[in-house]
Amino acid sequence: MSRIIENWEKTPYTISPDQIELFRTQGFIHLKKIFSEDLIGYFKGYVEDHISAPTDKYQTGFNRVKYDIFDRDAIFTALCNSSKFGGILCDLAQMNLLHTQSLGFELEKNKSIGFPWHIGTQSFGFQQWEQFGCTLWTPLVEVNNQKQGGGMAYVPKDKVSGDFMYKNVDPSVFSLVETMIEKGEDISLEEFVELRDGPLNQPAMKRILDFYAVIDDFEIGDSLLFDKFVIHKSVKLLEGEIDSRAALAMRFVDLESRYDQNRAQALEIPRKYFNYQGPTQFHLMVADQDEALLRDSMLYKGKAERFLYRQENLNYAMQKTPEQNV
Ligand SMILES: O=C(O)CCC(=O)C(=O)O
Ligand SMILES: [Fe+2]
Repeated sequence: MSRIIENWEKTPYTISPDQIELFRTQGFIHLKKIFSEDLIGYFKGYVEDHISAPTDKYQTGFNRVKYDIFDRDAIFTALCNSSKFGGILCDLAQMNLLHTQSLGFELEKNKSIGFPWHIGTQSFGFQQWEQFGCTLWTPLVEVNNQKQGGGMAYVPKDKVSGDFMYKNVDPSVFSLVETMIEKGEDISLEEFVELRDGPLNQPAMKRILDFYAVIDDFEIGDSLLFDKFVIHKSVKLLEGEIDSRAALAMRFVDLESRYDQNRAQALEIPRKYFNYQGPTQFHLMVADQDEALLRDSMLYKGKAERFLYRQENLNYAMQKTPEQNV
């Protein structure tokens, strides 16, 4: 196994019951120093090598992006196979998890605006809406809001949850657009984008979300774990010594999750009707039958590094390496 992961595994990382409860209620948790500086250095090099200019309208807020990265990377595989990593995430989520995909995003100083308020329609748009999904978001440079910003803003879901977007708004918007197209009525790409982004970015909604937003600083090695109902947005990287902020987003879903074929196919509307390339076709490949278990998909079946399991004991890492626990 890779030396970077071996070294990282030597340092125990304990999750407290309070953190589990906080993650459950507000939907996100700031995990300080979850990764080593070596590991962040590795992620940064990899992400910077793989991201490129955005190819479609939804990603133009970023300087460079790439969906579906780290698929066959030995260090990443070792990380996902590690019981320390699985233990941390599954303890927080209180369930076994499937790692579905990883993405890289980069904001350029003074220029990129990133994403406005949104939820993970694309990344969790193939799963039954009520099932659990989450993102481990890791900035690959320091985020200091007194200096340059460049992090993210997120709203506790016990204040405003994005569940209604998955349950009602997204499916209704997709169905409205398809009905218009079938009837031969005109709808422009701009109108479509407004229907998709508008509900969370209209003045009154924006004001509510901005009021409840949490914006943290991140040291190198810190991550944010947030569930799919957490409404979030990018924070601009302002003038200062850092030229760009890359971040790695790893997505996970409940290991028992099932495919939602209608929802997944709706993600094809922009490609089908507006003739633009989406960032990924992953949502179509993930299963071919409605309600199929995602873990049985050809993308994941038999791939040990995709499956993360709960540990018996919250202090598992300490018990595993007692000599390190000083
Ligand atoms: O890195 C960013 O600014 C946006 C990330 C994001 O929206 C996500 O990972 O879901
Ligand atoms: Fe997002």
